[in-house]
Amino acid sequence: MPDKKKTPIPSTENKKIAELSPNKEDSTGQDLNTNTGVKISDDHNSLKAGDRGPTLMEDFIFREKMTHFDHERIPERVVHARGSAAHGVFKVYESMEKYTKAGFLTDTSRETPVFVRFSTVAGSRGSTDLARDVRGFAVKFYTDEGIFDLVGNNMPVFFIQDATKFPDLVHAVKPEPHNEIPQAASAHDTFWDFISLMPESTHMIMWLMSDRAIPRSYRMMEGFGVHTFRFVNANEESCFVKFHWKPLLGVHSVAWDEAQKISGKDPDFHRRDLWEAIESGNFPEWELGVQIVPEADEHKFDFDLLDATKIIPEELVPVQRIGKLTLNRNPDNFFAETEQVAYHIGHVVPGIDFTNDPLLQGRLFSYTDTQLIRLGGPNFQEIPINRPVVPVHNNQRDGYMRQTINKGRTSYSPNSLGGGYPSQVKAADGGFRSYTEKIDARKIRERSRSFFDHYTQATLFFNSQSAPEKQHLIDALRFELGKVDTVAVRQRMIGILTQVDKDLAAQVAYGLGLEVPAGPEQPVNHGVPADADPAHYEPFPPKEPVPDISLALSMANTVKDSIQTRKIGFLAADGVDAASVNAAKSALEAAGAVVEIIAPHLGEIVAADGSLIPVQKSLLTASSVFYDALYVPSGPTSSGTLEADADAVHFLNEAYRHCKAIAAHADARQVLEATYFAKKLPEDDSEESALMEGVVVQEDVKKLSKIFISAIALHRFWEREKPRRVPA
Ligand code: HDE
Repeated sequence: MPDKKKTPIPSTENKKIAELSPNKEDSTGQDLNTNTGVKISDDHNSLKAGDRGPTLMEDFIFREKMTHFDHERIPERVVHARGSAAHGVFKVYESMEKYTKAGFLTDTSRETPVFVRFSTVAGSRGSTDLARDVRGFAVKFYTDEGIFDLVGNNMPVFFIQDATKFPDLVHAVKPEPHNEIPQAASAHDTFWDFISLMPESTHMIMWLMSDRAIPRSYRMMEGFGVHTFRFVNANEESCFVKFHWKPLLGVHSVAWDEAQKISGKDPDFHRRDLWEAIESGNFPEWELGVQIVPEADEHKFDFDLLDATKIIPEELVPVQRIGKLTLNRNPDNFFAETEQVAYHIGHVVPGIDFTNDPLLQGRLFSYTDTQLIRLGGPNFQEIPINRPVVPVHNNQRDGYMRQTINKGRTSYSPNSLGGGYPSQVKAADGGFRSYTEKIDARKIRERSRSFFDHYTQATLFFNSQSAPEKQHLIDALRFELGKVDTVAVRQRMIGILTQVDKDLAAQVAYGLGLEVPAGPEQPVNHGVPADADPAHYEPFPPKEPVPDISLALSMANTVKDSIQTRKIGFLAADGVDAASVNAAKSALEAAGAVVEIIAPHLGEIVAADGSLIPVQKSLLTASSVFYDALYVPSGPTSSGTLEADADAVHFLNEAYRHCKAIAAHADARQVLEATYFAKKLPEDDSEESALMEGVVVQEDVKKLSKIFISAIALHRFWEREKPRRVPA
C-alpha cells in the first residue's frame, strides 16, 4: 500500500490563488500616483506658502496620504489577536461518501485551496508567540461548494461548557482592567479567581499547564475541532464527528524557561519559523483525522458528546486519518490576508452540520457579529481573502464598502421581473439543507446533568503524562499560582487539584507553601444558577470504565523519527577544522536539518586550512534558545577561543539546561569541559551512553553525525532536569 503521508507536493497555484490575483498590486517599475490616478512629482515636500511658510490646505496629495495613514488601523481581534497564516491545499485520501456528501471529502482528485491562521489567544497583536496559552488553528477551505471553516485550537477541550460564559472567561484572562497588566499571560489573580470558581475548566487547565501550551513550532502542533460536529451523507443519514489535525513532524514543545527567554529575544519565533519553513520549501503538513460515532451511540459514553470540556479517548473511538493538509505559500500581504481573514464556525458546506453543543451554538452567533465591528460592516465577505472560489448570487445589497455591482431591478424573492432568479437549489442538486434532527423539549435555562463530571478526564490527562510532563505541569501550576497575590484563590485551586490527583495537589501546595485541605468534600461550583437544585449538580454515575491512561495524550508518544527542519547551531571560531564542520553539516542537511554557523564575530571565519567559512550569526545575535541542538567542531585554536569565551560556554550550558542534544568532536572536548555539565560527559563512545544523556563526543565525524541525528530526533532529554543543576 502506498504511504499516504508521502503524496506528491501540491502546486502552489490553485483556484484561490488565481482568484486573488486581480486584486494584487506590484509597484515594480511603476510611477507613483494618487488614489485618483494622478502622477506625483514630489513625494518629499508638502505644498507651502513660501520657502519657510505654512502648509496649504490645498495640498490634496498631502491630505490624501495623511488621511489614509490616519485610518490604517482596524480593531484587533478581541481574542486570537496575534496570529500568522499561510496558503495551502487539502486533499482527501479516500472518499468519505459513506459518512458525508461534502465534495472536498469525497472527491479524491480534488485539491481544495486552504488558508490557515495560527494564533495565541490572550495577548494583543504585538505580544509574544511563546506565551503560555492555547493556540488557534483555523482552516478556511475554499471548496467547490462554498467555504468551510474549521476554527479549532491546539487543545481538544475548552474552559467552559456554555457560550454565555465566554465573555467572563476572556475578561478574566486578559490583562487586568485597572492597570492592563500582565500582557499575554494567564499568571495573574483574575484568571485564577475565575478558574478556581469554575470546576468545569479543570480538564482544560491540565492541558493549558502542560507543555502543549508552549509549542516548539506551529508546524509541530496538533489541531482539534473541539466540538462534536455532524457528517451528513447523500441519503441524509448523519453521524457524529470530531476533527483532528495530526502534524507529520510530531508534537513537540520547548521548555518553560526557554519559552520565557524566546519571548524576549524573538517574540516572532513561531511566525518566523512558519514563514522560513515555507520559503525554504519545507512545507508544513498535517493529516486530517476523524473520530466517527454512529448516531445510535450518542448516549453510549460516560461523558456527553455535546460537552466541549470532554474528549473521546482514542482508545474508545480511533482516529482515522483521511487526508492531508500542506501549507506551501506565504501570504503576499499580512494585513490584506492574515489580518482581514474572517473565520466563522458557521461557514459549513452540504455534508457538514452542527450539533447542539451549547458552546458551538453560541459561537455560531459570535463570529459574524465580531467581524461586523472588526472589519467595519456587512460586506466583509467581499474582501479578497474571504471570497469563495464559487460565484455568489443572492439578494443581499448595499452597505459600507460594497464592491459588487449587482445588475438588474430585482433584489427580492420571490420575483417575476428578474425571471425568479437567483433561484433556490434542491438538496439533491447541492442546496444546503439543515439536518432534520428531532427535537421534543422544554425551553429551559439549565445545564444538562450529563455535563457535571468535571474531573474524570482531567485525571485521565494527568495520569497519561510521562514523568517529565507531570513535573512540567506541577511546575507550571506553581509558577502561575505563585504569581497570584490572593492566597484564598491559590487555596481554592489546591482544593480543585485534589479532585484531579492528590499527589499533584500536594506538590503544587508545597511549592506555594499551602496545606492540602483535609476531607473529601467537592470544591464548590459557584457557576450555578441562583435557583439551582443541588441534586441536579451531582454527576451521573459512570457508565463504562474510562481508560486509566490514553497514549495519545502524552507528547512522549509522538513521532520521533525525523530531524526535518530542526535548527542546529555550530559553535566555531577562527582555526576550526573545515573538514569537521563540512562533513557534519552535509550529514545533518542531508537528513533535513538547517545548520547555522555561530562564531564570535560575523562575516567569515578562517579555518585551519586557510579556507573561509561564512558565519550566519554571532554569539551576540544568536541565542541557544533559537536552536534544537548544538555542535562544536574540532580545531585547537577554535576550541581554545570558545573555551575562554563566556558567551560560548553559556550557550552550551543553556542548551544543556533546556535538555537539547549536544555534540562535540573528541578534539573539542575541552570546550564541553568548561561547562557545568562537564561531569556528565559520556564515559565511553558507545551510541547507548550518548543517547542516554543526549551528549555525543566522537572522533569520527561520520559516526558522530549518525548518533547526533538520532539524538536530535528524540527532541529533548528531559531526564536531565531531575538533578536541577541549572545555572543557565
Ligand atoms: Fe473563538 N472567537 N470563541 N474559539 N476562536 C474568535 O472571532 C468565541 C472557541 C477560535 O484566526 C473571535 O474573528 C466564543 C473555541 C479561533 O481569525 C470571536 C467562544 C475554539 C479563533 C470568538 C469561542 C475557538 C477564534 C475573535 C465560546 C476552538 C481565531 C475574532 C463560545 C474550537 C480565528 C474572531 C482567526 C476567534 C468567539 C470559543 C477557536 C470573538 C463566543 C471552543 C482559532 O468571535
